[in-house]
Amino acid sequence: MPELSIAQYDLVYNMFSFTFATLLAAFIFFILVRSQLAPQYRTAMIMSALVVAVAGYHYFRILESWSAAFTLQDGVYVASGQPFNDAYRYIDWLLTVPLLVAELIYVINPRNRGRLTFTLATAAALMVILGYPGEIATDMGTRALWGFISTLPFLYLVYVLFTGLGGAMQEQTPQGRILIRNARLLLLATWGFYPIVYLLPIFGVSGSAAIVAVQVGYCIADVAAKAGYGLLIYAIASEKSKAAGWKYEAVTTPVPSPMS
Ligand SMILES: *C/C=C(C)/C=C/C=C(C)/C=C/C1=C(C)CCCC1(C)C
Repeated sequence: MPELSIAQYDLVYNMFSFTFATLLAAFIFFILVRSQLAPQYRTAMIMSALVVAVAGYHYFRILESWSAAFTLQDGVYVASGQPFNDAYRYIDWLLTVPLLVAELIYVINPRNRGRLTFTLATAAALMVILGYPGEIATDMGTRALWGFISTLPFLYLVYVLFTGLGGAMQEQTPQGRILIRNARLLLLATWGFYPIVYLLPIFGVSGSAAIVAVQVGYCIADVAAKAGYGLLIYAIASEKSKAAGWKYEAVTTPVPSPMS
């Protein structure tokens, strides 16, 4: 672990804290809005809530690990000897990445979705599992090799999402179609960020600036790919609930007073 300036250490610390707070708030939001949706779209909201809960827990652990990995000495943060545990991210992805694809499939077509969900969730899990040996490798050839193998299920997943939803897309309302396209684009844009970060050491980026850039980058990507994407899933579910004739009444019929 290289030395970090106080500003560098604090920036990462504050980003972890911000991400944790955002995921927690998103969790509360997804749980609360569930009842405003038609019943067939609630599963997608539960999945969104699970994603941010799992990720929030891991951010809490990452924050702890970050604090333990450094000590302040003469105005700079030096390695404490306790390693910074980055494996939390991969465990987190293994659980959240299949759920993220599943929530999109569920909100697009809550009835006929079993096979597609299984195929895409398996591809997503394979991508994470195959990326890990490269992530922990110190040799750049090994990193590149596993990175390449892991990219295959990633490309397959993107290919299916952009070509295999044709029939299901026809059934959507025009507004629903736009929202689904946006969710798909957000997924591609945010997911594309992770392999770029993975490639940085191969291109020789190292030292304290690289550590800070990678951690801050992952925080931004996680907020967008988990909480932001969940909000889009909610917008789709809400639009489709309305299209299905579902009316949410926030205030129920008043109970007649016993006196009258
Ligand atoms: C909430 C976390 C998300 C959405 C994580 C997504 C992670 C990826 C899309 C990772 C992809 C990778 C490759 C395509 C190749 C190199 C190894 C990975 C695992 C970084």
